[in-house]
Amino acid sequence: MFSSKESFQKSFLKRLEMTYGKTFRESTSRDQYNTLGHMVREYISTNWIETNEKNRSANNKQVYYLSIEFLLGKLMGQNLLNLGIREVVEKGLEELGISLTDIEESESDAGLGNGGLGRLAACFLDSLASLDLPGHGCGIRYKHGLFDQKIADGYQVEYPEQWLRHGNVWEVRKPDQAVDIAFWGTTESREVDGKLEFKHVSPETVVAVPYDMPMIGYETSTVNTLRLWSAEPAHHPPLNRDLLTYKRETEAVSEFLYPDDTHDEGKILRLKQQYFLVSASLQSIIRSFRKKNGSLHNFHEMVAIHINDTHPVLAIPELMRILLDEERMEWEEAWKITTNTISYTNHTTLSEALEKWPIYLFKPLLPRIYLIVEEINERYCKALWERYPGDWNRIEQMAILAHGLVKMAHLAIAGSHSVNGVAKIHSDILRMREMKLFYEFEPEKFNNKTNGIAHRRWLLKANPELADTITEAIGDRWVKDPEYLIQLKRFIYDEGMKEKTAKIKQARKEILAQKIFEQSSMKVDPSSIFDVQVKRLHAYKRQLLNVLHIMYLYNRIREDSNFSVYPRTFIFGAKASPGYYYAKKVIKLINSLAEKVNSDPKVSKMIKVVFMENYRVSLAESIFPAADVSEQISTASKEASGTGNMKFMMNGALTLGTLDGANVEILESVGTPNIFTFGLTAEQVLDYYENGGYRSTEYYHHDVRIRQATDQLINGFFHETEGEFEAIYDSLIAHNDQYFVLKDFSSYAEAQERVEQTFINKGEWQEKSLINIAYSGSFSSDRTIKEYADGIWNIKPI
Ligand code: DL6
Repeated sequence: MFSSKESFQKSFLKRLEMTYGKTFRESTSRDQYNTLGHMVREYISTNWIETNEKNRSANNKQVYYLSIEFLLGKLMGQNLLNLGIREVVEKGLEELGISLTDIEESESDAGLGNGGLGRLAACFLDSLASLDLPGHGCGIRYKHGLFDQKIADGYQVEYPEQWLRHGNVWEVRKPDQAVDIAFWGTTESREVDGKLEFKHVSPETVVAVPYDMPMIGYETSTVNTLRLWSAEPAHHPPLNRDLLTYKRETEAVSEFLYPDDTHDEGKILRLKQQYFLVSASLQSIIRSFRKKNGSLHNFHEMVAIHINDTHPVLAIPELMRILLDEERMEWEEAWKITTNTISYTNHTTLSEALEKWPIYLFKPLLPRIYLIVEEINERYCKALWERYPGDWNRIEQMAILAHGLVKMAHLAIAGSHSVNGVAKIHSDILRMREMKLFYEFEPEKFNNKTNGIAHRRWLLKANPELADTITEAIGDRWVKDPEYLIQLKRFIYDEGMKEKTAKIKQARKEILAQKIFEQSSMKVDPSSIFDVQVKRLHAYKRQLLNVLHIMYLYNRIREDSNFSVYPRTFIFGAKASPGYYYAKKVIKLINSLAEKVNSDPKVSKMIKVVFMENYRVSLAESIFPAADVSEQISTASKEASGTGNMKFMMNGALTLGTLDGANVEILESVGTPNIFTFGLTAEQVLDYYENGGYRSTEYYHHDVRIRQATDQLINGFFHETEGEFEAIYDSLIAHNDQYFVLKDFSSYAEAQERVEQTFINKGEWQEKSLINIAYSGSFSSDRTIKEYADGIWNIKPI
């Protein structure tokens, strides 16, 4: 049906009429989108079935990537591209008077994630399938993904996201493969043949129903599966429960994506979600394993289970439960299988994001799992005692259960064979500081896997003009072998290439300027420097540093008639966690600043500030290609890796960043002249945290630029309600600026001047931009996934 434009049109029209009982002329763009989606699904169905069949029959180890978040974005465009049928479809539709872009836009973003961690999981699925690796995702089919953000009077307002409102053409519901998940109740034990046997008595059951989505590889027949679980009430609800309450509580398990990636709230529901995900996934993995292999004695040789951060860490006691209670294995064998199956990635050192569950909540909700965690803890502490006899202090710090809490990261380290960080500096901080004791105990477990991004989405799809130009120059090998992009180095000084890529950037800036106009009726100058900071709003990411610097520029332009800057458009996009007061205030501050700057004729001739509403994957796809400057300005040591930095670089933006996360590796790749770095190093920051010695007021008193901008937060400059930005002011002054915004201000301002000076020399800028693109190949998730496959999972292409 996709062999030619004509055959596509014929099938498309026929199917549209048959499905919707309307003529083509009467059909809506949603009807057209759904028709196309169903055609694609049918087209890949044979490959999907065959991939599953191969996985079932071949003696191939499989990996299951368990993640509480999968930030997929839109799928139609990527699927068409990966299948190599985009052009046929585009041309076929064009002749019918339909734009493929419009159809693609009508798709809802699958926003089942908060930010970097969830998007990384989505990029990994793309690479796994494209590399023909037998790897599948397991997640939750949240009815509502990350909230939709509206800005009203400068404030963030959250609306429930509705991606399933019109159905999801990519999913297949599989009710026959549903499994039961047991919560609450009690455990009973009795001795059978000299062995204790445990039974979970009177649990409350939630049914987990899988919805499978095809993960289509690029130019390959491999179609892997993302299995998303939906929570439904059991057919026989508990007799003692009010039916409606039971139904509501059950469905709540997969109703909302946990809206917060740093602060804990709704603890029981969150814990329920985590157990729901791992229990459903493990039961299903084991069911198919048993069908093929019978016993589970060699499970770890055939199955790898990866836990994306600590959220799915209950996979460890859940696997133990199945091996002990269902397989009747001895503890030692079950533990060997479990630890050899499970591997764990840490994504943050922020202490507030390191999960710890109060035992008083954990134990009644998951009684049997708790008993197993207790036993794991006991045995772990015993092993520690043998290694460090008498060192109570060390053992207390490493215990899984301590001070009334279950420490999920400790459980993850104890119960897995591999623990990795997501960038070199992050893995070093884990080894040398945050997880030092664990590293000393089992150094062989620790390793680094620097993050990567799906270059086919973030370059080939998001920036087709740039992709074509690259292909014209070096051929298309880079699409399957991204490190081949390095061949572009030959063209760095090629005037033709420089001109072409500069034109492409300009065109993408014009498109973004048009989008900004549509969103906010604001005109921005596409020839100005597009200086972009898009990411979650968090104190450590320091959007505030960017803001204070813009305030300084504003003041300077207003007060000093000899001062001028190269025209610049500062673009922000960020969602704040709904309960994160400070972050929401920063959003308001950016919007107040935008109003102030953009309405001042003298200032707005040189600078403009834009806050783009509802930052999400699909919007990101139009922002990255249009950026000149990539703001990666977190407090050093705080950003585990960052992946936006890689997306910008791949699209030819230059990084303005601290020596944090993967910025460090970007610097190593492109070299000092091709990146603008500034600020405290991680060592210096950590040293301040440990030994003190920083006083933000010193910087406030000694730097008039800082004092003026900081005072403006509270002195009526913004004409907002009194006290509006007091919390931000306090964070800098009363709370001694935990993120070193004032300390780094001067160095940041100086780096910004270097950015400007370099940009003025267009030729030089373009060379640097090309160098960034050329070196971006090693930041593809293909490279990362190969490292996981070889170094952790031990899996081979199908
Ligand atoms: O590893 C993916 C991504 C990193 O690039 C970011 O640096 C890191 O902040 C993020 N971590 C999380 C975990 N929760 N928190 N905070 O999202 O992971």
